[in-house]
Amino acid sequence: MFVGVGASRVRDLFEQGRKNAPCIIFIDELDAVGRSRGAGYGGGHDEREQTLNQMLVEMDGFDTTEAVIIMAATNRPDVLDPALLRPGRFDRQVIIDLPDVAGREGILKIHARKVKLDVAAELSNIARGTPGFSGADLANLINEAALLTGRRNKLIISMSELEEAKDKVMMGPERRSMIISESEKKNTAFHEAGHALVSLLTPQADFLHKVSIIPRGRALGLTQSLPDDGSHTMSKNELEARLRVLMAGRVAEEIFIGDYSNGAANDIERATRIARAMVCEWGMSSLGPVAYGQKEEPIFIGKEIARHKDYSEEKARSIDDEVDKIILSAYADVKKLLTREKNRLKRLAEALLEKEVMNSHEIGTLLGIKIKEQEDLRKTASPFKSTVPAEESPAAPVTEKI
Ligand code: NHX
Ligand code: ZN
Repeated sequence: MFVGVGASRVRDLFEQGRKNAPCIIFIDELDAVGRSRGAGYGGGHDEREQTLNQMLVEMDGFDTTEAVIIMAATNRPDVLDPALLRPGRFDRQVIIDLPDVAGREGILKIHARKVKLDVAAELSNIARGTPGFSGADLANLINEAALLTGRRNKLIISMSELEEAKDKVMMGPERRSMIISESEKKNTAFHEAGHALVSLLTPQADFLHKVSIIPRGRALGLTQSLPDDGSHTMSKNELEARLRVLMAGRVAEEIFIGDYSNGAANDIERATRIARAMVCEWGMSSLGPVAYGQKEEPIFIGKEIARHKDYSEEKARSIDDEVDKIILSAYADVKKLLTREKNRLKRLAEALLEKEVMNSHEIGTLLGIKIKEQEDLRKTASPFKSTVPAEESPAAPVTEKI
């Protein structure tokens, strides 16, 4: 990146490249110099413009016999000056998406080479629990784990530090000194117990990982899942299962506290976004496989995705009705399930109040739910027919739709 450097540095760089051929010249954060010329930002920026011009000239100066390859990286290909992208310059674009689970494991392994890792540490498990993480987030995770290991006067990073580092990068630092009233703590325990229990009782839901009622970042409590590692798409049943798990926090508060908090805002927002996409993008409602609200310019990453309303007022009303139906039916199903499973819910919330953090195996043992079986069943079970025996009659499997 050319911070505070000018055209002469560009000339130098390319000269070095020619001298050292064959070689690769790599320019990071290309948009810092490569933004469209004359495109606002307080009028002309002479130094930057000269740097860009010099780069264009140098790239034209190469011929095919010179073994110099020029590569650059940017998160904003949409703001680059078009001249940079013409043939003979940066004329090939490789779009690098966020890494998938295999990519994340590979990236973790690369950063872990620089540190001492316990032989029992499962980077694959950390990779599975970090969907949406970028390469930089994963580098940060390993770094945080190393710092934490030092702070604990240990020499080797173990799974416990990796797990803690993951939570920190994902949600922010733990806030153990935050003052929380008994009633708020209780509300949090029931909220998280609701997510966790519905997750365990819904075969198509993501596999439960752990639950915590230690405040962290902006959240008072947190339920984490491990999404299926092999799939890139989600079925309607899986989405509906996810909606149920999202609704479960609020429902548990309602059943046990008799009142509810505004803390479920994030759950409600995520559920609503999923339901709206099911109707408007994925053709998963009675409105059929029709896209409502076409996206504009989906090609450019980094640009706000705008939508234009390409449907009538009547259709807008139907869309809203369908979204409501999806959310309210998930909500009603969860209310039925958690009312039936009141005892388990109460036991889990009480255990959480005592232990603060529990993983899926501890929860399974406490509630008499076989975790391994749940994971295997995920692939074969019919949607929502919980295979976990109801507590009232432990011998009989539950077969009714909840
Ligand atoms: C506040 N925080 O902001 C307090 C401190 C319902 C027990 N006044 O759903 O902590 O109320 O299952 C990402 C993730 C905002 C972004 C969580 C933005 C939470 C979290 C608000 C639990 N767990 N809510 C949850 C919670 C809150 C919030 C978030 C976010 C609560 C709930 C936050
Ligand atoms: Zn929640």
